Amino acid sequence: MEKTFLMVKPDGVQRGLVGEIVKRLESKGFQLVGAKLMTISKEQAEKHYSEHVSKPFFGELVDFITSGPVFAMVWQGDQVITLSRTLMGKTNVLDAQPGTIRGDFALHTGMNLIHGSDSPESAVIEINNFFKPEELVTYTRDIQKWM
Ligand code: DAT
Ligand code: MG
Repeated sequence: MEKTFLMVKPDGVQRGLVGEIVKRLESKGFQLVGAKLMTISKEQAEKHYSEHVSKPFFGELVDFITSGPVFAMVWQGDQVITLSRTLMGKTNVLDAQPGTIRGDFALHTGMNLIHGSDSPESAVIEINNFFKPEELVTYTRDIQKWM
C-alpha cells in the first residue's frame, strides 16, 4: 500500500489545527501508521527542503519549519500521495481552493500549515528522514474493504 509523509507545520501546531487536519485525513479513509510531535533540527530541515536550496525563500523556510514543534505523520492508502496533496490544497495561497486545508485555514504561502510528499521517491526519502522503521506500525482495519 502506498505511503506518504505528511506534517503539520509549526503554525498548525500553534493554532491548534492538528486535530482538524488529522480528522480530514482520517475521514478521507487514509490509515495512520506513524505519528510524533517533534522539533526539527536545522540539518534535518535543510535535508527535507534540499530541492529548494537555491530559492530566495530557503532561509526563511528552514527558520520557519524549525521555529516550533511539528506533528510528523506517515499515512497509507491507495493513491495517498496524490490524494493527500489534493486535500492540502495548492502551494500558492491565492490558488488554494476552499474545502482544502490550505484554502480553509492559510493566509500566507510561507505559513501554509501542512507539508506532503509530492512523489513516491520523495515520500521514501522524507519518511526515512523523520521516522525509524520501528516507529511505523502495521495493523489491519476491518473497515478497509469499504474504502
Ligand atoms: P509544497 O509545500 O506545496 O510542496 P513547495 O515544495 O513548492 O510546496 O515549497 C515548499 C514550501 O516553501 C511551501 O510549502 C511554502 C514555501 N514556499 C514555496 N514557494 C514560496 C514562495 N514563492 N514564497 C515563499 N515561500 C514559498
Ligand atoms: Mg514540496
